[in-house]
Order: sequence, then C-alpha cells, then structure tokens
Amino acid sequence: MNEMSMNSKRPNILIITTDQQRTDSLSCYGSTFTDTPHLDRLASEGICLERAYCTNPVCTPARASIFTGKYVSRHGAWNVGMNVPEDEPMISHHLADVGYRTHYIGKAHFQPFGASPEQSMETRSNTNRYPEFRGPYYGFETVELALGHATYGVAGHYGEWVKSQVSEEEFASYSRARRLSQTGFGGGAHDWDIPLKYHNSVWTADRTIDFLKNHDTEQPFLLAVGFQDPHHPHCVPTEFEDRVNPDEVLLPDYIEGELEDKPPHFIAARCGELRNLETRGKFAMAGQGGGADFRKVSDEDAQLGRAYYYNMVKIIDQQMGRIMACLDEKGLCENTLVLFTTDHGELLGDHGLWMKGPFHYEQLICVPTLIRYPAAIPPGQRSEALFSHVDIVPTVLAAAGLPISDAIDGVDAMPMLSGEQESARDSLLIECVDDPQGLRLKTIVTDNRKLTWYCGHPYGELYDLESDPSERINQWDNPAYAADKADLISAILEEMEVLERRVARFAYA
Ligand SMILES: [Ca+2]
Repeated sequence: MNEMSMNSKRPNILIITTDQQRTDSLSCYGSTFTDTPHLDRLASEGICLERAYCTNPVCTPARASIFTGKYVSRHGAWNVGMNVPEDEPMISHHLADVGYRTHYIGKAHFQPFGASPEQSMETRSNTNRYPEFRGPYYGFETVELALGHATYGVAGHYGEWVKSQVSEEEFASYSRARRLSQTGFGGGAHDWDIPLKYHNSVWTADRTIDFLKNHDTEQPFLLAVGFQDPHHPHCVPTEFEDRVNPDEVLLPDYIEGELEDKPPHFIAARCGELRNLETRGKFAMAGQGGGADFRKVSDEDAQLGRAYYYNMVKIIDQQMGRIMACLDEKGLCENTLVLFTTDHGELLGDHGLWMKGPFHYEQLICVPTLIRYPAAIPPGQRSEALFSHVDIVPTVLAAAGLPISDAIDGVDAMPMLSGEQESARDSLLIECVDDPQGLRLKTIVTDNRKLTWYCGHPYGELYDLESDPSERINQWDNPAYAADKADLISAILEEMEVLERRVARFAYA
C-alpha cells in the first residue's frame, strides 16, 4: 500500500483537554444540578470512563503524561514552573512521522507562565512573540496558543486576537472581574464583563472549527485542543444565561475532624498555614497559590463558587456542541477518534480543601474521560475499568496501526474500550513531587484500594475504596490492613522497577 492509501485509512485524532475539571461537572457522570447535553451526547456515542486517572495533580506534569504516554518520573517534568523536556517524543512526533498534519489550539502549558521569555515560550511576559510564532512546538507543526486563565488568560494567540477586535481600554478591562465572595480563597465566584464572543472557550472552539473546515481531507490530522477553563478564578461572563442554580449545587463534602489522621500538609492547607510547614519547598505548594484559610469560607460562598465553576463547564459544553456539529457536517465522525479529558480535577471544598495539590483524593485525580471512535468502540458504553492518562498515547498509536515503543509506560486500552476485554490494567500510579527536598509522594490505585507512600516519612495513606469510597478513614496504621499495605507498597516498587533506564545489551560480555 502506498503512503496515500495508507493515510486515507488512518483515523483522525482529536484530543480535547480542559483544565481542572471534576467528573461531577457533567450530567453524564450523574450530576443532577447541571446539564451538559453535548458532552453527554459524546459519551452516549462512545464510552464514558468512570475510573480514568491523571498522573499528577497539577498542569504541566499531567499534560506531559497525556501527550508522551509516560509517567511523571519518566518524562521528567515533575511540577509546574519548568519545561517539558524537548527531547521527549510526544504523540505529535509519532503521528507526524507517518504523515499526519499536527496542530495545537489553546492551552498547552508545556512551559511555564511565570518564567522569563528566554526560559519559556508560554510566558506571560509581553514578548511580542504572538501572533507571529506559529510553531513547530513539541512535535506540533503549528500552534495557536492561549496562556493563563480567565482574567489573566487573555494572552498568547488568543489574547492578540481579542486585542485586534476591541479598543485598548476595553481590552484592559478584561483583566478585571468582580468578586462576589466575601473572602478571597481561590474558589470564589466572579462576574466578568467580557462578551461571550471574546471568551476563551468560544475562541478555542472557533479556531477548532476553522481547522476542521479547512484541513486537507487527503491527510489525516492530529488536533489537540486545550480549553483554559474551568481552572480558577471562577469567572463567568455576565451575559451568559443558561446557568446552574447555586441553591441546587451541593455543599462541599466535609466532616469536621476528617483531616486529623492525614499527613500534616492537609490540615496546614485547610488552615492557610502551608508556609510554616516543615516540608515546604523552594516555591509555594503548586495548586495552592499563596494559601488561604478555608475555614473562613461560608456555605453561601462555597455554593456560589461551585456554581460558577460548573457554569464555566456549561460554556465549554456549548462550545463542544459547535465542534461536534462541525464534525457531523464535514462527515468526520466515522473516522475520527475523539478523546475528551482534563489534566486533573479540583477539590472545590470537598475534604475541607479547594483547588489542587498533593492531596490524591478521587475528586482531584479521577477525571472525566469520554472517547468516541465508531470504528472500534460500540456506542453507549460505561466502564469502571481502570484507565490512566498514560494509556492515551499507546491507545491512539494502536488505533492508527502504529507500533508502541517500549519507552511508553501506558498500555493499549482499545480491547477494554471496545468491550473485548474487561480491563486494561490492574493498577495505576499517581506521582507527585512538590519539591525534591520536600514532599514526594506516590499513589497506587487498584480496583478497591488506594495507598499513598510519602518518601522519608513514617506517615502515609491507605483507603478501602469499597467500604470507604469517600476516603475518610486512613487505614495506614490499622493492623487489619497490614497485609494490604505491604502488597500495595510492593506493587509500587514493581511499577517503578519497569521504569528503570536500561541501555541495549548486545553481547554476553
Ligand atoms: Ca491544570
């Protein structure tokens, strides 16, 4: 088969990520207080994964795993504030090698927002780099990037476009929003006077539709789309109508005293005292910003902050409807694998904590993941099988008929997704290094257990997900769980052993 006819059979790949999205923000995951008809449709035409996990609770490491198929300890981008190593092959490199057109739209966060222009292509500094810079970037032939979030996220190609549409004064006003909450704690609600037509989610969909309409149908594509929302600050355009009713939104799931059997950074984060923590690293804890005393968040503020977060997802859902309508119109549904996920979740006050960080609760690490691929995945499926973000790359490579290198940590999950097999894996890892001299933790998740090991500390976490799905009771020191604890720690070791570097052996001696 020549390359052209080979390519006409290869599927298009559309990977869509959001930032910091919880499963309960989607009605297809059972939420009753919100309604996301377009993403529900995507789920109903493919598979809804109820136990898909990220590899790390913050942006850059989690995203690097999505695109490399490697765990954090292997790709090396262990936190935010650093660059994903440029010699790490991404799915973009693999697919470009066989003739795919590769493009990235929206939020990438492969390089830091707060660094200097010399250090980072995605810095907030005004570099005059955009819109001229168009790639290549991490194997993507071309890019149209959005940097940051909400009021500090009208930047990159997206920001330059908005700037070209409005007066200087108007543009400057988009960096401000009105806080409705009594206290500032990261998760509060804000009214934002940006017209919807200039909102980041709308721009992201506009650019995606433009790409889909204009791509050369003879060439398969890999299109990665990164929505900036619903990452805090929770800003909702004042003109947005179809809102979640704050009174119907659940209050945070928190029981007084539940953090007492947890490692010390849990209570320190709740009380806004992370700066005094013995394990504090060189920088403030990623995902907690300057820290806040979450004990001061009133029920009313919590509910409103949550409602605004869910509204941000509703805006994304509407834009997903436009993208899916374009796929329909262009006849691209059959031969396009659409994968929708997020980099990691959000605590939203559950367990007394907001945002994210080294707290590997389900709300933060179990992430919405929907996959539609009519060629192999029957419609209307739900699965409780474990799936890791490192499985995305090998699954896509297999769908494209390409070999999977041993350097990739994930597995081809297509036999599970297609219903041929019950499961793709028995366990998966979440690795977090807050600081190389401070907090370092590894979590292993199995069907019914979750264990977190903290390097250099006597404490740890062990949950029985069957009897205690809300992860309230830490069984680390419970003798009744000693055998489980030993098994799970050795399972972490076994997972890590295969990650060791080994050069090729080509002779006996
Ligand atoms: Ca993120």
